Amino acid sequence: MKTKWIARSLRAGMLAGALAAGGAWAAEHEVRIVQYAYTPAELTIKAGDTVTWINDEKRVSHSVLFRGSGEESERFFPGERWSRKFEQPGSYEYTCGPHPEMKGLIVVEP
Ligand SMILES: [Cu+2]
Repeated sequence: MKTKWIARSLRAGMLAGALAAGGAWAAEHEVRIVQYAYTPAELTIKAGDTVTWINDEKRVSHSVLFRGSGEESERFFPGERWSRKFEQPGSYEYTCGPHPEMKGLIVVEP
């Protein structure tokens, strides 16, 4: 009967995983912006997670501009932040509106 119990526990675990993907246990991630660079430049997350970009510069404002969709955040100034939740799996390449040399990538796993 022990194997049956394990099988049931595994199924319960999978259910918990599904709930996490649905947002119940979604994680939060941070990308810091310092010296015209996103750190980390590449970040892998799970669907339903939220990423917050934090401007740690002294003077410069930045944005987050997704290459695929053209969606762009507001410009955010030193000390400010901007968050986005990622529901759809995929690769999200982004840059900074005013500074196209800045590059970042968010990989969203199912
Ligand atoms: Cu910028």
